[in-house]
Amino acid sequence: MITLYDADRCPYCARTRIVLAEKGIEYDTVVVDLDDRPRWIYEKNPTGRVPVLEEDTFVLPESAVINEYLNERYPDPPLLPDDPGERALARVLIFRFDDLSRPYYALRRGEDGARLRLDAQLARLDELLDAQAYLTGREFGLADIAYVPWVLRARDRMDVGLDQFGALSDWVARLSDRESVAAEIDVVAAL
Ligand SMILES: N[C@@H](CCC(=O)N[C@@H](CS)C(=O)NCC(=O)O)C(=O)O
Repeated sequence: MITLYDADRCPYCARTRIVLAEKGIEYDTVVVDLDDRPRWIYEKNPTGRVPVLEEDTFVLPESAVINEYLNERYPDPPLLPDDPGERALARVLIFRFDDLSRPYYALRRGEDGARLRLDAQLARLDELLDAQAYLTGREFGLADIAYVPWVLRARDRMDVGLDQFGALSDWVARLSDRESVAAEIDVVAAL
């Protein structure tokens, strides 16, 4: 049985919740209080961060790595393209995710200029989504999952309008039709 060390408000955890839901994997949740982290979480992950996935005696931190692991261990439905080139490009996007997260967290901290820098990153995604239906390529997958938790939180909790980004807005609408992402919209609404 899989256990996910989890926190509702954590967008990195949301990534893994979406993958688990997409694949229909049953799992137990252990909620970690991020404001008062238990000492034992450092035994699971020396950084003390969530998510952490546990499967029997196997313990794995880092959302991007967890999600690749789940995709390989539970291949159906696949969340990376068959084509090696497309797969590599999806991984580049995941690898460069901090280009978005840096201005996102800067805006959360109220730093000057952060909104402009976040908008520039949203514009970059918008441009990409003008050329292809999903960040992962032709089909929904791990790159979409890597980004959507922050886009939802920016829209629903930080008043970041997406209307000026047509392709990005369409992408959010398409993703919102998926049960896995709709569940996360509910999580965000309840934060
Ligand atoms: N690189 C990690 C980042 C995880 C992360 O930063 N989690 C946050 C919650 S959203 C956390 O546990 N923060 C506690 C802390 O930094 O002390 C991943 O992708 O899993």
